[in-house]
Amino acid sequence: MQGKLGKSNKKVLLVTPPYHCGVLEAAGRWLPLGFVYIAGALRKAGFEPVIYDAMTKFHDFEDIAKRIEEERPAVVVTTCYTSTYPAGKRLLEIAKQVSPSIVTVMGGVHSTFMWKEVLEDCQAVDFIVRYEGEVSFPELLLALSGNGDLRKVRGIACRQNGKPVANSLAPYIENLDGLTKAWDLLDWEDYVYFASDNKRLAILDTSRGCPFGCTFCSQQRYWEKSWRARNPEKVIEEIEYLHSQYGVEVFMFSDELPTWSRERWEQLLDLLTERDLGIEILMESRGDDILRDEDIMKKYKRAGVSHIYVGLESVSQKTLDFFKKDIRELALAIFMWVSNRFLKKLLTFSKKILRWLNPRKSLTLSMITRLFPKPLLS
Ligand code: B12
Ligand code: SF4
Repeated sequence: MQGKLGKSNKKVLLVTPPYHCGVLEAAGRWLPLGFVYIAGALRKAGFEPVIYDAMTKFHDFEDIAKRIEEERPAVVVTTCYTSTYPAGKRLLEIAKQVSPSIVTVMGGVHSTFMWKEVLEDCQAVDFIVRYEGEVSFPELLLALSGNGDLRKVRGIACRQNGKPVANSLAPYIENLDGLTKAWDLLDWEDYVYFASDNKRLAILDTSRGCPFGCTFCSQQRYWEKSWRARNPEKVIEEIEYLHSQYGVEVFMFSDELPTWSRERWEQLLDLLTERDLGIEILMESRGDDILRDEDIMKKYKRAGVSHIYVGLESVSQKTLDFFKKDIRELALAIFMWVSNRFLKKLLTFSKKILRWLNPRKSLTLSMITRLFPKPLLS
């Protein structure tokens, strides 16, 4: 196994890969929540994390090389989705060019699943941390500093005698509220939501995971269909803190399925309404949960929910079944219902989609209007 850390340099530079997806960047600048968690855990373990969001700053590899030279970190880490892997790989190659003694680490969805391929493909990656990083990563760095046995650190992969090897996996973190976050390490002026007058934006998680098994989705495998949630009181405390401390007015929930427990979700909506902070909430959920909550839609609105991203995937039940989406309702009707009630601007868009998508005339606007005749949120 490769890499060793000296006693004096504790600096860990966390860099987002300079990849640009276009569409989502047209709506705002999104903070790296995973790094906020990892940096919090590193600090607790005695390291000095620095978050450098090169992606959001639109910095290129030259800027990144300069920053690594300036910071002189002992460790450089990055995070990768499949689409961002080439940029993440290049970033770690640059770190090694700046100084071969820098220990490099990659984490995130792509390297979690593809650890073997990544270690074969990129010699500049020393270690991979698989799945959640808050426990495994500090343990890895402590072991590299001589405080622990690398072979016993769960959730890591590396090369041994040139061959990729992986240790056993760490269990999912049970108490999400027990984790420390390093919110102070972000350049808050970078994070804005263009769609709402450039208001300050944060990303927050109220739960992790999803119990469904849609075949195309990486998250069902990332969380092995588990679901863990934070206490709504703790979530609201954090929202209040970010609102007062950093002026955050728009919150995106990173959860796959924040609504899975209706009781908990309703509690959170009530708390948000009670605090009346004048904030806006962007969230994802499943169409069937939104339908389930038809009777409490007004609560969503009062709590500040302005956008719900629903993965429609297909208008054909046959295709939905093929994907194992596990939605029995008329998916398009759900989408229309949500857009009708919340996303007024999207309604026109969806009408256009409907005309385009509906050559078989299996669903019609009049059919949907019959299903959901009364606007709930007017
Ligand atoms: C918020 C979000 C975004 C934000 C990203 C903001 C940011 N700077 O991080 C925005 C809106 C910009 C975005 C865009 C895209 N996204 Co996105 N996004 C998400 C979402 C909803 C939440 C991510 C998050 O914050 N999670 C919460 C934190 C705590 O978890 P985390 O980031 O995974 O980090 C933890 C672990 O994974 C691990 N970890 C992660 N990285 C590292 C690194 C190290 C070193 C270590 C030790 C550990 C570690 O430790 C962290 C703490 O436990 C996820 C789905 C999800 N719920 O996770 C999709 C998701 C990550 N996105 C996805 C995709 C495809 C995209 C786009 C490519 C979409 C597109 N076609 O344009 C773009 C790419 C954008 C880009 N430029 O990179 C996919 C990735 C799938 C894959 N297999 O690659 C996901 C999984 C959604 C999905 N199921 O399809 N996204
Ligand atoms: S419901 Fe959403 S997050 Fe869950 S497995 Fe299906 S697509 Fe993935």
